[in-house]
Amino acid sequence: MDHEADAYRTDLMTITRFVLNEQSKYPESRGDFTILLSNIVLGCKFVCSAVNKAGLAKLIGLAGETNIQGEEQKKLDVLSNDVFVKALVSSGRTSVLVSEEDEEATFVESSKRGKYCVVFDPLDGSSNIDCGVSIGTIFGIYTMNHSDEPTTEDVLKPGSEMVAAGYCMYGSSCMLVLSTGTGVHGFTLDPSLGEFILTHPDIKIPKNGNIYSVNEGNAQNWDGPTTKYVEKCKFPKDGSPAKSLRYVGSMVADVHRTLLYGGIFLYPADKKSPNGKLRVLYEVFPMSFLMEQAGGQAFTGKKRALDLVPEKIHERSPIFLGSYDDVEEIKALYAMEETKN
Ligand code: FDP
Repeated sequence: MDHEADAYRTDLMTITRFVLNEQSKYPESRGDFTILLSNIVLGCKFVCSAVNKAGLAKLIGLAGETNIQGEEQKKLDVLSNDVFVKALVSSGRTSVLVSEEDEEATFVESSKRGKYCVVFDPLDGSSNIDCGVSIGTIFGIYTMNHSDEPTTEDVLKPGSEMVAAGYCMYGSSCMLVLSTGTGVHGFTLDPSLGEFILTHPDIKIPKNGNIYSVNEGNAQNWDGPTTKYVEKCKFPKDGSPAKSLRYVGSMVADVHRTLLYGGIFLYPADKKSPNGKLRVLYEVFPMSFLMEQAGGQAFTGKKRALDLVPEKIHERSPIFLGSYDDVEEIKALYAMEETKN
């Protein structure tokens, strides 16, 4: 990359310009998606700024404690949720919202309704907040069914029906990765401009990778195929080099690395959690959507992840996602197990 030329580029492709360009390919489009997305972007900018200040905020009072004015300070994940819900409702383009933070779905009042439904985790990887490790926001977007009143049926649909998905990572830089079903594109926040600029057009995941990413602390409870797969990563018998293990424990960071470097991310089922840990609607589906759009695969141990049909809004599923060939290997191990039984 020509960094010098890049520093002086004047023709900046902001995320809004990018989506407007995409939209112009559809003459019937009325700009609703662009408006929705700019509200999601606003939420991401707010959370990015709040995450950056999180360490400093401790000087004036810990989250959950009272501040100088005697008001209770909101925890970062609760604050992020409030910001996203308000931004999405005020966009006037949503009808149903499902957030990791809220037990029930939010149905937008009729005067503010629009055709989209958004499922999201406002601050994923929250156990990493206090040590400054990368965390993120994950979102998926559906369109409403053609019924008058919004219901949870509007979002209890296979991930393959999402019209867009993405995440924003609050790390050494703030990056928003988005797919509207035509490839995956990465935008980096330029703090001086306050704009997300296209820095990673058309991301393609390498066909195979040399990194596996899993919480090995759960190994004693894994099933046969997962155990065999991880064993193979560490002690390959075909002469190939052993894979490296990288696990942040923050889904956005682990999936982001997998997307850019290749390899596989696993959160399998285990004896203690037969459905795994990660949530279908706002973790498994958006990340699987992005993986497939980037040329990778996402598998649940039984089927293509995007073919799942969730019955509950906070349902969980095991997930294996990443480079095409690496996921193909774990699929083969599960297929072998099934023929044995
Ligand atoms: P966290 O518990 O910190 O919020 O689903 C949430 C999540 O993080 C993911 O971001 C992450 O991939 C996973 O859980 C980590 O789980 P383990 O601690 O069990 O490895």
